[in-house]
Amino acid sequence: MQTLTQHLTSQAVNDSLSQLILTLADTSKAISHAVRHGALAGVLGATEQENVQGETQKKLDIITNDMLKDALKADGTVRGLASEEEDHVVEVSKGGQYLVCFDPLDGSSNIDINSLVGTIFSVLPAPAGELTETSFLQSGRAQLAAGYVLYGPSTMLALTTGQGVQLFTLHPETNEFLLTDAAMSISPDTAEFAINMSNQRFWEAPMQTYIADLLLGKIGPREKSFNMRWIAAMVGDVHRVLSRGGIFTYPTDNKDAKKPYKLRLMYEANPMAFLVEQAGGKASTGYETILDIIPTQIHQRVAVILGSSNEVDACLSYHGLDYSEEPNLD
Ligand code: AFP
Repeated sequence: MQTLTQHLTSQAVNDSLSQLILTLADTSKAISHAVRHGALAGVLGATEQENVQGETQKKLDIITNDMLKDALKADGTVRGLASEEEDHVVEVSKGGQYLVCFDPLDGSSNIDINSLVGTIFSVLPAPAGELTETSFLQSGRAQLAAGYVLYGPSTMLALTTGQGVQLFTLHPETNEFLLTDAAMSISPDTAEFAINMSNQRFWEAPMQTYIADLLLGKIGPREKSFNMRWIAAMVGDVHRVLSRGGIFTYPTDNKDAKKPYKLRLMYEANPMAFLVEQAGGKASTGYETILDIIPTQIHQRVAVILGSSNEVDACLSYHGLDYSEEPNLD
């Protein structure tokens, strides 16, 4: 089995990007170690602090954020970073070529119940000149690499550099990431959806109708039964979609007028959308393709509908975007 290093060489990924990816992978090994120690290392539970999102920070949110910041500062290829746990962008190395956006521990509310959590990262080119928040405001199409590490029964790294999606599994003894799927691919159709149903009364009508039709099963307009999963950690739900198809959505809702969306564009939606499109799936807000969005601020949130292409199209048709009659461009 190819190691991550061998894979990066085989895909002719340039040396500095390979170095950055290996730094992120190595840091994720240390994060995996910390997560596994859990209560034994006194790293569970919450702090008294809130992040810019207004969320109480878990101890591991801060620990993992610091681990990634320290590693990226030492790497030398990084011009700046943006993190879910940092109010503002952080300048790193003047000569760095890359910007890194990350969620150090996605799904951290799962930590205290020993459920799935992960790290999500997105790599953008660093523009010349002074580093400001504006340097980061590039569409998802500009991403040079993206991936996540899922801390589950296995620790797995899903990675794209624009040449498909590869999956690596961390060998528990050698502590090497080994290639276990050379080309992850999302089936175009599915019978499995993922949504937090408790928000149903707050959704817009198109999503309420779409989900209601799924729940009608064989007697409804879809004429088939659907299964539901909800891990409450995007990394876990997206990994399932990449592994066996499905549709994952965190739609807009009117539960809190000040927060119509939940998921963050720069370090959740964009990297996951890059992975999903590279695996043959689709990722939309319900009204526009996620990777085409021009960001306006680093912590902005968006609605997310992603996964099996035909099922995303079906969902979008409820939102007035009818892809069934896609123009024949031949
Ligand atoms: P936390 O990192 O605060 O646990 O949030 C995780 C997340 O951003 C995303 O990973 C999940 O898909 C989503 O929130 C879960 O949201 P709900 O807790 O509202 O189901």
